[in-house]
Amino acid sequence: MDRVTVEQHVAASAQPLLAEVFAAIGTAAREIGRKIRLAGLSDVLGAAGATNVQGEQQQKLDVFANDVMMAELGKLGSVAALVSEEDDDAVLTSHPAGEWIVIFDPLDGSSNIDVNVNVGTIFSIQRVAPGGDVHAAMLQPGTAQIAAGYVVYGPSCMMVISLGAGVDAFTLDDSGDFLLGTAAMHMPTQGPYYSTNEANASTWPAAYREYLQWLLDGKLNGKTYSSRYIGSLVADFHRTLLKGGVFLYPPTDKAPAGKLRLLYEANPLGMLAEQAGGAAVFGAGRILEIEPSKIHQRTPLIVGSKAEVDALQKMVAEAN
Ligand code: AHM
Ligand code: MG
Repeated sequence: MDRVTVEQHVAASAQPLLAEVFAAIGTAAREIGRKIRLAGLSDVLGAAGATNVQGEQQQKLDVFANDVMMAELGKLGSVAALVSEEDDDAVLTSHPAGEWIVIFDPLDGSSNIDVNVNVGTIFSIQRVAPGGDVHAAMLQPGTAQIAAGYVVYGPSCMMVISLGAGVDAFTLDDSGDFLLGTAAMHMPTQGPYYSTNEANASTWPAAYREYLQWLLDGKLNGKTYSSRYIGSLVADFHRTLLKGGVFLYPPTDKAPAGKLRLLYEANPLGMLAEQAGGAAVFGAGRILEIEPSKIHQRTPLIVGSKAEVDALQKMVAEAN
């Protein structure tokens, strides 16, 4: 395969002006990945002592990852604003005429950092129309995303992206470049895994419990299922993208509006799923059509292969 870096790929696409944004995300990801790789040798594991706007304890690596993303993206003249899971408010850069807003979860899956399990960085890119309001542009629905992607810090470090025309995966090689490894990824249309925190099942709405039982009873085209749950969204999504099946984070008693965040978790992964032939819903409707009202809004998220997600959507709609 030809050697194509993520910057070259973006520069040659319909969104060439995003190349510098991807270069900056790549630089940040290399730094974050290195810190994670060497975490056991430095004093970066554990809690930072603060809680973020979500009321969650910030890990030292959350803070590090956020600082690196902010520094790399904040330099760019094309970026007008940055929205991060770790910051209460959006950060306006010193480039108000910039075209892009980058919305991100700098290090998702923090609870897995200390135990050397995959974590990730998730990002979504929205556009500010010339002369448009930056704050309104942050709250556009997922259908307006110009690009989205994630970096998974695992046995290999990969960046998976969509520029609105398919999904492509890049692997960090020893020279420090993210090189195209798989172009035009396609999510299998069904199975074989379901992925959810079943400890919450007793507090899900009944339709979700019934759906899971229905699935396990082989009612969806006679297929059987295995369970896989890592508890790191990027890792659970990455497996679902490659192998097929469904990831569910339904409403629970503890998180009645869902636990995951719309702007920097559900929307980017929803775009990737749809662009790979899968689907993403909040229950009875499509994730990407939600009109956000605030930057840290939560949502239930059911994402994965088309067969499973369509069936869930139908069952939840009928129960409503
Ligand atoms: P975080 O952004 O604070 O890391 O939380 C999000 C994580 C996701 O990675 C994962 O899908 C989910 O929380 C797991 O939640 P739970 O432990 O409730 O199953
Ligand atoms: Mg997160």
